[in-house]
Amino acid sequence: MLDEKLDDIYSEVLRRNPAEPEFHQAVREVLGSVGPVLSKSPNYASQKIIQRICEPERQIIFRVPWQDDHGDVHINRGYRVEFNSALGPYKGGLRFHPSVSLGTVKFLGFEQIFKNALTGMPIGGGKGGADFDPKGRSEDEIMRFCQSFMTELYRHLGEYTDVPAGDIGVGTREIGWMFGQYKRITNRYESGTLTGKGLAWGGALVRPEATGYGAVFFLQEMMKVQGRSVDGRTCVVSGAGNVAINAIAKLEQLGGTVVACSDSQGYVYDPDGIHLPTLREVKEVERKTLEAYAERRPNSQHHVRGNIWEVPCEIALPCATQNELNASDAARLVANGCLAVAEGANMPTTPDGIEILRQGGVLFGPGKAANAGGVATSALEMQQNAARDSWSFSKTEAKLAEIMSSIHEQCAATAEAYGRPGDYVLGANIAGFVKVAEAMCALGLI
Ligand code: NDP
Ligand code: 2IT
Repeated sequence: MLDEKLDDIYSEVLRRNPAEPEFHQAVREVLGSVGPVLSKSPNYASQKIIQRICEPERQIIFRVPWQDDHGDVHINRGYRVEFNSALGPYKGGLRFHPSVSLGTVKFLGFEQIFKNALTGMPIGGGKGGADFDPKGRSEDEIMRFCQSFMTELYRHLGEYTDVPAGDIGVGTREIGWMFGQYKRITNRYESGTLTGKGLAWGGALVRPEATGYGAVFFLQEMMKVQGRSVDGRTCVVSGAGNVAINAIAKLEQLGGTVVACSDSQGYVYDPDGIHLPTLREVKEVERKTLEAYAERRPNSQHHVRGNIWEVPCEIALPCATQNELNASDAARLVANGCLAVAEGANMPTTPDGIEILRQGGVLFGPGKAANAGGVATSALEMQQNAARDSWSFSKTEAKLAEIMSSIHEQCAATAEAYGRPGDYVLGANIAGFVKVAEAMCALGLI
């Protein structure tokens, strides 16, 4: 239940942003946490900080025309929601997926504001993307799409203005084609305008690994509080993309056994532990479905359209997409003795799913804290670009670990201070919100 004032604000958000259920869900969750802060800081109410935070500073929607290999013309819709720049230039990824709508981009941009605040780096929140489906498209088609997308987006970007990166459907390859087009149009080698670049052209070590590694570092911190560790634990990681693969790699390094992962077509169960070289070959090089993994690993089974949360585990990392872990999945995890869930994806657990995990005593690291390592390392990439420097893997990984530990500490301390020890959802929402709110108050009514 929201208190009366927050309920009015939420009703107004619903009225002003119709038919955007994911955005509503993200806002509802943050509003559900910040009530106690408002009683402590009355100026937030008089300055209408929450209403301002819920209204993006700028929303850009544009046409993206492109031609396929047969010469047929396609029109997609591109988005960039520049949500909040109180702490720094807008920062957040680009998602290319057929399900992308304005509401999707707004939910992701909204989450990004608080996540970026938690990192302690000088970055505001934004997100973008397009309803383009890269599946089944040739490299040439995807390159033409990226170029057309950037031909409009470039005018809104810049290292002091707005700095995109990857997300679902956008990896180093796509960032390369977009950076190339940006460079060509502007005639400037502005490395700090995009992150997630390749190493040879302004990228930073550890950025590809950062989100997955960071989620596992956050998990480790949560488990440490209970005197537990990852070593020897059975783990399940949903997804088989950038975040999932690198989360699996770190879990395995720490002595965990990841027995299942998934993609949009189903999941694989591999009792011997997911074999990373095979997974990488299938998903990163060949870009095939997990069926190809199962064909190469005789002990594994491929479950077409199966539900990965049925696989018993002590640690679960949802690393695919929003609302992929619902109440009955959560109940299944609890019944199977799951100890901890850390969200590598953005908003993968439904609100009733989170509640069931909480009641079941499962440690729960929400995405805006647990997956912040990706954007934090993007900010480290920006630092290296600004200084025309490049750091070693070990130095950067140590910084990432330090940032994740600091995020954990902020969430834990805030939850404790508000009388809800161990509630990382409350801790993350309040700690992130207060940083942004303080900066917004200081910057005046803008
Ligand atoms: P990728 O595109 O690399 O991988 C996404 C994976 O999730 C793929 O295996 C894909 O299946 C699967 N997937 C995507 N959509 C669906 C769906 N609707 N149903 C089932 N499976 C799906 O993306 P990332 O790994 O970068 O992103 C994964 C999540 O992590 C997203 O929520 C993203 O917002 C979040 N995130 C990403 C960060 C980053 O740095 N990349 C940072 C922080 C959060 P298939 O292989 O079949 O396409
Ligand atoms: O959701 C996210 O934090 C990302 N997709 C990464 C954003 C970034 O700018 O690195």
